[in-house]
Amino acid sequence: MKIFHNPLHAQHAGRQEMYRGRLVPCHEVPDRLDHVLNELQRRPMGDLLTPNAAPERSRLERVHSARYLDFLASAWDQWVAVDPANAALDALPSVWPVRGFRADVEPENFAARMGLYSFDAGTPLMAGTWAAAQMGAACALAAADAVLVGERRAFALTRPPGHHAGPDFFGGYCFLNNAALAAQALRDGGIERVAVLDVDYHHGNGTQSIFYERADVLTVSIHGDPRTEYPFFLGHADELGAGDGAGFNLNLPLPRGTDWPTWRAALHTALDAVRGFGAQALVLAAGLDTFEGDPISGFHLRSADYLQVGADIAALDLPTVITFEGGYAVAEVGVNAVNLLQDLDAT
Ligand code: OKP
Ligand code: ZN
Repeated sequence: MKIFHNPLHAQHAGRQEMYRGRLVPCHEVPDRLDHVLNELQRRPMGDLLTPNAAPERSRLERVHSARYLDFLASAWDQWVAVDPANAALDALPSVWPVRGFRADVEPENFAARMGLYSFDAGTPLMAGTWAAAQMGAACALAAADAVLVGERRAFALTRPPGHHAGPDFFGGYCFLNNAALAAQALRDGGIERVAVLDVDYHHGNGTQSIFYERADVLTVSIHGDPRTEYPFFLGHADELGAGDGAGFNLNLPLPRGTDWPTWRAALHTALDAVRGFGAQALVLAAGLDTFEGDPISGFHLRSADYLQVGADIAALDLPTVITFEGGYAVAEVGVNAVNLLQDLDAT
């Protein structure tokens, strides 16, 4: 398979995220990606390619709003303009518009604008964030383009991850929704029915929101039950899509503590939905934080299980774009990711 890699990822390296009243070290660290690269060196799977330019703005605007993209592109400079000493700090939001507030008037205050375009205080933004996110998106788009010209599988090995990023908001360590950009690129390339399957531990709320009222992109997510798990405010089983999209969103929440046999049964339910939809291409949002050793998650998959996950998904027999999402057991994420890819590469 073709693997698109984003060396600028390392410029996005958050220091701290807000957790239980404290700033704690970020879980989403550059080392994660390096472990995947190392494992790919040990078990090569085709060409490692690097896109040579940021994506065209028009391709990002297929999924994200123009004013959100303007905000992201200028956020770091705005943060430093507030106070030059800010250059030594990450920017984190601390105020948000909730029910009844106005989200249509863009405040002039930077902190308020940061809150307008985000949903948590766990997603630091720094000098290299926009470059890293753009090149990650370029990888996802290049992977979709490769599939459009006949590649069977393509992997976008990027960070920051993407599946929590919505049309006009960041959060959950995500800024640009790589899986959604890939799905939209497949649609724009002429594939009529595209499915997004999200196997990250956390509900792919951004992807769901982007496609919620559309019948041309089926979104399916298997994740920790939002009654107890992040992102808490979306991902319930009764979210089925709306308008034209009614019936084209499927959430399979599972309790914290779910083991491999139960998780695999949910995977088979998800795969049946993808088949039933008549998908002609798949985007797999590949989070590896379902691993038993993950520090922020609660499922109990083992490293060897990812071989079977990949084999089960490969049995769909669809052209597939894979995007790298979560997975915070840093030492194991390389083996787990490449295990997931093994059968997808072989078939
Ligand atoms: C991003 B992805 C941990 C709190 C959880 C946010 C988790 C974002 C997960 N201290 N913070 O879906 O892997
Ligand atoms: Zn996750």
